[in-house]
Amino acid sequence: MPTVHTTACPLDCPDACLLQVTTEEGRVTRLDGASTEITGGFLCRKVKSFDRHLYSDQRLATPARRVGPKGEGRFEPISWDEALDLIVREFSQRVEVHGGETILPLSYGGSNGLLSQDTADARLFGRLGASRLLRTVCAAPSGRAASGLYGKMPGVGYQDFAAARWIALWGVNPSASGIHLVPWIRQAQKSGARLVVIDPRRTPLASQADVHLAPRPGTDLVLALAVIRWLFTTDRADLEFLGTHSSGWQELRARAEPWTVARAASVTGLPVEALEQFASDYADASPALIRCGWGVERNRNGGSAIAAILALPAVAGKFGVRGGGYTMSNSGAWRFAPTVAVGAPPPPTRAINMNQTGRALLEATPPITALFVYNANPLMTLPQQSAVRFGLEREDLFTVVFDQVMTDTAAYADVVLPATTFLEHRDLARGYGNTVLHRIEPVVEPVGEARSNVDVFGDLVRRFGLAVPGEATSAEDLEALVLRSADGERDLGERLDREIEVQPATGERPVLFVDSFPRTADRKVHLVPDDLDREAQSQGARLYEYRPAPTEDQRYPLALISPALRRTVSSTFGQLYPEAVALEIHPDDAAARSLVDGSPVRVFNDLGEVRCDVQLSERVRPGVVVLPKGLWSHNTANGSTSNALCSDHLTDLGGGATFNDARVEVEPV
Ligand SMILES: Nc1nc2c(c(=O)[nH]1)N[C@H]1C(S)=C(S)[C@@H](COP(=O)(O)OP(=O)(O)OC[C@H]3O[C@@H](n4cnc5c(=O)[nH]c(N)nc54)[C@H](O)[C@@H]3O)O[C@H]1N2
Ligand SMILES: Nc1nc2c(c(=O)[nH]1)N[C@H]1C(S)=C(S)[C@@H](COP(=O)(O)OP(=O)(O)OC[C@H]3O[C@@H](n4cnc5c(=O)[nH]c(N)nc54)[C@H](O)[C@@H]3O)O[C@H]1N2
Ligand SMILES: [Mo]
Repeated sequence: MPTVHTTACPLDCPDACLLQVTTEEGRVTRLDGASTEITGGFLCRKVKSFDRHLYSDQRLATPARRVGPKGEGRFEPISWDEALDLIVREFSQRVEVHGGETILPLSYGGSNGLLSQDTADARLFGRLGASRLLRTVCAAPSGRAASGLYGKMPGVGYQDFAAARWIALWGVNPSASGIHLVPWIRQAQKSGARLVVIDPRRTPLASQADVHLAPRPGTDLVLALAVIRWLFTTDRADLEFLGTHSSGWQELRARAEPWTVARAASVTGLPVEALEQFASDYADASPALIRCGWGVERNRNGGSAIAAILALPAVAGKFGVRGGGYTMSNSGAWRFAPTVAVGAPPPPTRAINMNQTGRALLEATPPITALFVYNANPLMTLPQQSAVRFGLEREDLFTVVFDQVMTDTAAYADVVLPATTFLEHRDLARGYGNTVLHRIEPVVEPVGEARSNVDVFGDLVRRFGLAVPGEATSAEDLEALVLRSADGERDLGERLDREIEVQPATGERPVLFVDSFPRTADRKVHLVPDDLDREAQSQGARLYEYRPAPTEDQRYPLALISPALRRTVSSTFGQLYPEAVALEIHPDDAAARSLVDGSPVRVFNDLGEVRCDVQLSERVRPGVVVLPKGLWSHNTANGSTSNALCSDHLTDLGGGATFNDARVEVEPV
């Protein structure tokens, strides 16, 4: 008899869907979206077909030890006891020689479940005195900007998009990256809202928008500053709002002053009239809503760009009405402190920025000799891929990869450990768009011998002799600790027993500057916060100071961007799609290089090269080429992906990755 279980999706996505999972004889046979207001009874294709991942023939079923050279992916099964004892032995030997910092735990977004990271894992690595990982590969610049200006005040909820009369999707592609927002945008359009998309590519929603602005990648800062300047010089800035609710607007105005529309047009590659029209439409519209995405942050100006975009609704006076203002990450709706599970605070060991993992593996002193990868596929997702690869190839490096499937990174491991998926373990999930909190309970037994993060890290804590008597170790007990750590919330455990979806205390649909205010000390928006300004200066420019891409290097005239693919979440599920992926290029750029549709090419710069075919496409603006993020080595002819062409240069704020700041040349092979 089929049984339907209600659970939730914790993948790295804004939507936080509630799921109905059908099982028959202990196997998952079907996944559907529950009929909640946001999930709306439908799922993205990734999770709809999650059973393909769950039962993938590349699923890791047992722990295993490497038998061939690193990278080849030949392993022999071993028992959990053997694997964990081997890890304890190898890690301990290295710690004895080099100290605890020789260990680098490397994790990111594989599971956004609250129990799968920062709980038992943090306990283990904290007590070992391991190096600390700065988790900066995504949302670090935007998080810094949102904290500095608004103290991470959550933005407009999905439902309130329907109330907006003007919506700008700025560097975000919900048709791939969070599809449950799309019906709300459509509903707004049906009620007469204007839709503007700002993206160097014609995304699906750009095709259906009233206006599509396709700026050169990395120039959003200039575009936003030009609008700010225009609002002030045409007396359309809301001085009353700024006087009451902000600080620093005079300084922001001064910093925007150089950016006349004409100058901004030449930098962004947009027509002067389009910029003026955009600014005046925005000034006229209400409720006007900017939905900012993550495409914008991934370049040298990314932090300042996000800050300038988030400043727009303050300058234009767009808050105070339902559907007006901004929305980006709403992760600030919940303030959990999962590391309460750790107990005593860990020692302040050295910090390694994950965007410079390759460099750290090759150059750090004391050296990194023990690497533990979980919730991540760094070889395929981090910048400067060839340096990461060289690092992973080091014979003296002992690498553990704990994953659900045999990823490209796992092929370099000394020991692989099989991880459960969210259908096989307990967890807590909450989105960063839709802000509901869900409890996840397993619906099937683990495939093979797969185990959860909580179990494996807990087991390692014991085997290293680092357990503290009486501390919480089970998923249930850790869950209770995490729930109790939530600032400003009460009785979350009991509420999750009663309700299938729990809303944060801030409410699901705050009207900004009416129900919800910045979480800064004075509840005002700080338009030029000192700490952000200092941080940006330490990276070579003041806050809001535009840094052009170097123009002296004419060898690499094309800008490469790497947006999200519909079928994967970053690289998760990539084992299911081995087919070749093409580089999108504008026909004019192709013609200039004697390329036709399907031509095999090398895409290259000083950091590396990718070999693949080209696909001619009017969807990208001239001067821009596209190779999606999250590819696996099997998707290109030489096993490298766009990450091989991305430098480990950091963003102006937050130490973020500059994936959309790569410059390349393309030539036929
Ligand atoms: N299906 C699917 N869903 C996902 C993910 C996935 O990989 N696949 N990833 C998840 C994660 S980890 C994240 S962070 C979010 C990301 O969600 P999004 O922000 O929507 O993702 P991206 O596709 O990285 O970037 C959005 C858009 O920015 C554009 N862009 C690139 N450079 C620039 C620029 O300089 N300026 C402007 N204005 N636009 C630019 C790209 O063309 C792209 O269309 O999605 C999450 N959801
Ligand atoms: N070129 C380029 N690269 C990018 C980006 C870009 O825009 N351009 N965007 C970046 C972004 S937005 C992000 S967020 C990063 C994401 O980069 P990563 O954090 O590396 O994310 P994934 O590639 O999804 O890999 C997650 C892995 O975790 C595993 N996993 C899932 N759940 C669990 C679990 O419970 N336990 C364990 N042990 N493992 C689990 C999955 O099987 C998967 O292999 O990639 C970045 N990479
Ligand atoms: Mo991300």
